Amino acid sequence: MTSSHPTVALPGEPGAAPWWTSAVVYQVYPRSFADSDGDGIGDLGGIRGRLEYLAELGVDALWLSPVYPSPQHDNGYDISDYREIEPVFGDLAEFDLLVAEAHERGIKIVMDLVVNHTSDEHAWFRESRSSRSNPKRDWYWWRKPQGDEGPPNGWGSAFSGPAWTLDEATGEYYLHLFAKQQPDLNWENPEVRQAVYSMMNWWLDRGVDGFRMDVINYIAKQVDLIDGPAPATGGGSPMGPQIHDFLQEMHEAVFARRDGEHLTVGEMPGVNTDDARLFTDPGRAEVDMIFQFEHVGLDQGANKFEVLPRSLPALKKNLAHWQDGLAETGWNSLYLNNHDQPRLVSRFGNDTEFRYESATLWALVLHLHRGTPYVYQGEEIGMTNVRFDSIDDYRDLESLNHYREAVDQFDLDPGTVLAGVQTMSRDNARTPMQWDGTEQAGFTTGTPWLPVNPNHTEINVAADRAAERSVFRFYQRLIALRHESPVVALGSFTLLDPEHERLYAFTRTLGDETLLVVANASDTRLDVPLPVDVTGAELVLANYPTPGGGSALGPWEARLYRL
Ligand code: TEU
Repeated sequence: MTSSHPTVALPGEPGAAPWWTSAVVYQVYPRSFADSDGDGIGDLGGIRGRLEYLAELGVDALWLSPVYPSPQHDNGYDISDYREIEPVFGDLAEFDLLVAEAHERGIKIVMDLVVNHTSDEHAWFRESRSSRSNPKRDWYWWRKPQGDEGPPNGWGSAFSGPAWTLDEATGEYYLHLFAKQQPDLNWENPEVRQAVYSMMNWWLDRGVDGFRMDVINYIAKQVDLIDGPAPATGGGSPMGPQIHDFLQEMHEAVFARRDGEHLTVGEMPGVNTDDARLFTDPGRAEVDMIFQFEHVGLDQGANKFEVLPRSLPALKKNLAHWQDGLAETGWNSLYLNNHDQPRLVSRFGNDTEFRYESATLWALVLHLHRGTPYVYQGEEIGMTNVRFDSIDDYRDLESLNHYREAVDQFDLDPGTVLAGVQTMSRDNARTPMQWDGTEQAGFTTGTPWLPVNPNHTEINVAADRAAERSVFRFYQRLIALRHESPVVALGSFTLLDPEHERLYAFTRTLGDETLLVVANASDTRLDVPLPVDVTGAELVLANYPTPGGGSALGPWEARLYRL
């Protein structure tokens, strides 16, 4: 698969690519990052205390998962006040200090914008639900029962069960694509849109450098389906075509009058490359990049907890499809895990015998694709999934709702359902950051809200920083490489040997410079001729201490050559 060679101005030249094309963004899940007051929950003070670490890693921006006031049903993705800080995390003064101290180190702060829905405890929803005639009734999706009873249509919630809940007081249903505590805002209402834009400007005026926009493509519903005569089928995307109008209106109201330096990344489940070209075409002024979900859906069956065998060719070809799809217009984000996905090294690598090798192989492969890489907290030290032996030890709403529905409603085997939760639960990514080998991994002096992974005694920041050969040191080199070499940020992408079951190989080319990645994504030695002759090539980076000169690659061995 090949891409054309984009002609681009290099950083610093007139018309140079935006800063985020050569940047690396680090995702902080504040609840689990660092606790500064001993209550067992991470907070803004904890993040401030680790800014030196993040500067040493070399990241350019931090994306903070939500820190606004929230009842925490969905760990902050159910917001009850958009212009405050959840007291558990700190206050606005603490937030301003974090922004200032991050900026002093050249690190930008990107907030999580969750405006597809609010908390059911938000003042807007409390007013809206108070009566059918309340002026804010139309700020949410209210519908009469289908016939004399039952939800208006057959839409299901992403967190199990129906996407509609009956409000007894007014005898109408309200829509929630996620938990019933997360009612969907009605973006067809211009008052809603203006209230969101005003809030966004309030945060940007406070020094925030951009937004990660939570399920932002869902803000535009297929209204006809909601009001359709027959129950709509479950599944599929609720996204309506007016999404582009909404995003362009948002850009005009919030970003157009500013310096163009803000980052916007839209989380967009269910979109394809055709959609993404429209969303990320700079000429359309919608968003800079998106989080798409195709590659993290390849191992999922009927639902995310039904785990399918993984295929390297399928993954390679999908990521290449996105490289080709946005080669001429638009921009990719690059991620293999986040707060919603299992840990990268456990899902795609070998987190026992070859944890260092497979974590660094995937880091090299991902960071050498064309796009903006996102490093999820703990990924940079090879943190792994956790395995709780009882469903009672899990906290994730999505996992718990799934377990209850599968076991109680569909009568599935509890052991089988638990196994799916152990493999795919979002809690795998939410165990506390492992700073050192002490009792609570240096995360808290109290009792952590979610148990620390027992392997923190071996896998932790202190150990990795003390070692010359560690996952952390490898990520440092990758991030530095992206800053130093325009070909890493801007070069064209060509996948090699797409069908090979174990070899991952591709090139990046910019002008007369070509990089080659060759990697053996398997537990056994791979001795095949490399797709490109590397005789005389410069070995730029490798995850084996003394890579062989020949073509044989050890288990999970990855190499980067400059040809
Ligand atoms: O997730 C959006 C989403 O599609 C989720 O269903 C996600 O893909 C799923 O949890 C993966 O298993 C966003 C946030 O990232 C997530 O943390 C929130 O729970 C969700 O929206 C609702 O705000």
